[in-house]
Amino acid sequence: MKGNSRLRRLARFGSVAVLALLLAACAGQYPNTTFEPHSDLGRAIDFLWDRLLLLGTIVFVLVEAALLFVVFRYRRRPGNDVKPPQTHGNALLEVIWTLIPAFVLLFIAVPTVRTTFNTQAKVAAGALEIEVIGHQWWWEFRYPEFGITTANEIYLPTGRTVNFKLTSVDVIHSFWAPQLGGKRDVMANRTNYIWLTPDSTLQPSVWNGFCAEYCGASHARMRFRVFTVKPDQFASWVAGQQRPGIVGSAPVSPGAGAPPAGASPASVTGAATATMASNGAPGYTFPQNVPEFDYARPNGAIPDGLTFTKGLTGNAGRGQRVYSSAACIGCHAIAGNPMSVGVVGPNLTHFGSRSTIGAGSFPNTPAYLALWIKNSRAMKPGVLMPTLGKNEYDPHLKTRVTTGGLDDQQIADIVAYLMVLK
Ligand code: HEC
Ligand SMILES: [Cu+2]
Repeated sequence: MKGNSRLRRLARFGSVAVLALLLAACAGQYPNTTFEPHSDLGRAIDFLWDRLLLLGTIVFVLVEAALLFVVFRYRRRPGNDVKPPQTHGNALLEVIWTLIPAFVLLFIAVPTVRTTFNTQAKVAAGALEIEVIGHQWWWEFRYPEFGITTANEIYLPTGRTVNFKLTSVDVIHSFWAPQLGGKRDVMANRTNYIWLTPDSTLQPSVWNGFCAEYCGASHARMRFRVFTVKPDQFASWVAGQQRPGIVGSAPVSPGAGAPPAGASPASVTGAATATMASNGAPGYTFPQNVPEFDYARPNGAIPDGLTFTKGLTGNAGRGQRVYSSAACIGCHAIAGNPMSVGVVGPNLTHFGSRSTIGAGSFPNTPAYLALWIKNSRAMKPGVLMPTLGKNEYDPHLKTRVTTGGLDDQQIADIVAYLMVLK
């Protein structure tokens, strides 16, 4: 009796679980799926997967059918205790069942190896070359054709083949944007290549990218975004990124920066409306806050105890002076700021145009940026960037920052400065 009711409970649980799985399968979009490729490389990989699945299914069904047939057909029946004839080995059978899998493997191996070598080759002239440099734990992207260096986001024109040249400055990383293609290892002592062409029919979109090779403490926060945009939008983005990051003389007025949702609401009003100097308006950047692209919005949590003085207003001009006399310049470069030529951290020339902070960890808003500068090591474990806020606890050094630390007003000024670098 008892066993029966347990069985019934199990059956009920099982059917609910199956139903939930079925429902989950219909629900929503899967922004990181590889089953919806949007590039030639993505489709090539999808084709390999389909073939593998098809051949595997055929083999599975045939083998299981043969097994079940034998089990039922030749099972022991009551009153029939005759021992069947015993045999040892059958050369013909063994040759056949070695040849068949070899044949099946051939159909899988040949296209797989061909696709791997094909996309590992340096692509033909005319392709857009992008150098990808892996760092613990962020991505440096360079466009040699345009003299642009940026970090953690890639703009690609639809319909143009792009050749990624992959290297690392430290450990092994792996470059992967599931709906476009990848993954391929990013190594220090060799250059790997991978190329793909985003479909020319794509509407402007954003894709999540990941480091797909465990690389240390903040591996999970080593992400990037790929923006596939129309060729004219790409040209405008390039033009904007080629300009130096110079702060204009226009007055800085407080702008809106959504305060982070979290236990410790910090707020700093940025200088979103300060203009660039006379060297032109910022170029195209992918629109943020479009609900359709929610999947690309970071949702990193603010660590407990990290807060920021409410209602401070930053001044970009003052921020530039603070920044230029602080440790920042030893690690970060800003074209147009001759003091700032460091190469250890991400290039900040157009940081204000980027959508995330810390390789996809947090949305790029003044409030998050203030917390990042104040204590990046609390925000993202293990980062090389030191904790810089005065009296903040540095989880690496296990001490509080005393001398040389920045107060909240100084940080608000730096925030204002970086935010106008569109
Ligand atoms: C010792 C080198 C070092 C110093 C000093 C330093 N940074 Fe950084 N910074 C880094 C590194 C490395 C990262 C990348 C961290 C990550 O995402 O893993 C970074 C990330 C950033 C980012 C986010 C960039 C992005 O695209 O995600 C900003 C903004 C930033 N730093 C601003 C500053 C400012 C402002 C200062 C000075 C007040 C400063 N940094 C001082 C090394 C440094
Ligand atoms: Cu990595």
